[in-house]
Amino acid sequence: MKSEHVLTSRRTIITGLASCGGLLLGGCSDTQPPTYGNLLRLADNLTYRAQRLLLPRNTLVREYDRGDITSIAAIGTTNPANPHEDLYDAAGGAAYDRLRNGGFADWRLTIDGSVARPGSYSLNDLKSFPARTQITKHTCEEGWSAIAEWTGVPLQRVLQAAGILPSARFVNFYAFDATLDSIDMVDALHPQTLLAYGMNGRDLPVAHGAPLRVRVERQLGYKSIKFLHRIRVTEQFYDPGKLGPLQNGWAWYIGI
Ligand SMILES: Nc1nc2c(c(=O)[nH]1)N[C@H]1C(S)=C(S)[C@@H](COP(=O)(O)O)O[C@H]1N2
Ligand SMILES: [Mo]
Repeated sequence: MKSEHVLTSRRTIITGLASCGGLLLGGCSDTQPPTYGNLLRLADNLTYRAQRLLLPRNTLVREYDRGDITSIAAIGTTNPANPHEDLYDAAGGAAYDRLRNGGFADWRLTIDGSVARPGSYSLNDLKSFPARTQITKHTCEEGWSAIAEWTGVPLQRVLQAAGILPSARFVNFYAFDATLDSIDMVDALHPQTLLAYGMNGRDLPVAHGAPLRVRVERQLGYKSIKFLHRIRVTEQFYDPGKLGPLQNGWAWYIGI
């Protein structure tokens, strides 16, 4: 009887924590990603809180030399127009096919949500911002890593150009395949978070996310969304359901 009682109250406590994962370290917040009642996900929220509280915000990840560049496998979707891909989306795939056939000349990145100047940017628009090139290690949740050189515009610059509002909390990335994921403002404004259009000195190849992908260097590889077409800034966490990591069993925040 007694142990049953203890179990019940422990369960109550754990449930309370799971629905408000930041309790121990920072109080409740409607900006926490949902846990879908999965107790293991409780640890994710604590990890997120702890990293955000304890680690300096703009610590740069290590950058390498050209001689350190390795071959890098293309993982996940390698062509959004291919109906046999796991994450194929019919509408996105058709749009991608058309844009790719035109050399991405008609491709645009939409930016909307909590910004003063919503709008869209062509590749040339993005290339007219000051560029940044960085050689970094990509670490995939599957257990491999590789070093590559990425060139693009820091996301921070584009968000500033769009007039990001002070209330902004999350940046959501929409891809041409069935992928939609978000990061918080700390990662969005980090100097190494790039909207990359170049890789190893050339245009970003299709398999690696052409014409534009994000590089989120301080999280595992699956946060670096490829094949972007829209960025939406939100004040609250947006749950993309089947398109996002949580419902597929992955953590939303996976800092490294
Ligand atoms: N749109 C989209 N982005 C994605 C993926 C995907 O399937 N679709 N896979 C992710 C995963 S799991 C990894 S490890 C990296 C792989 O990037 P790469 O193909 O350039 O190696 O892209 C990430 N971004
Ligand atoms: Mo990955």
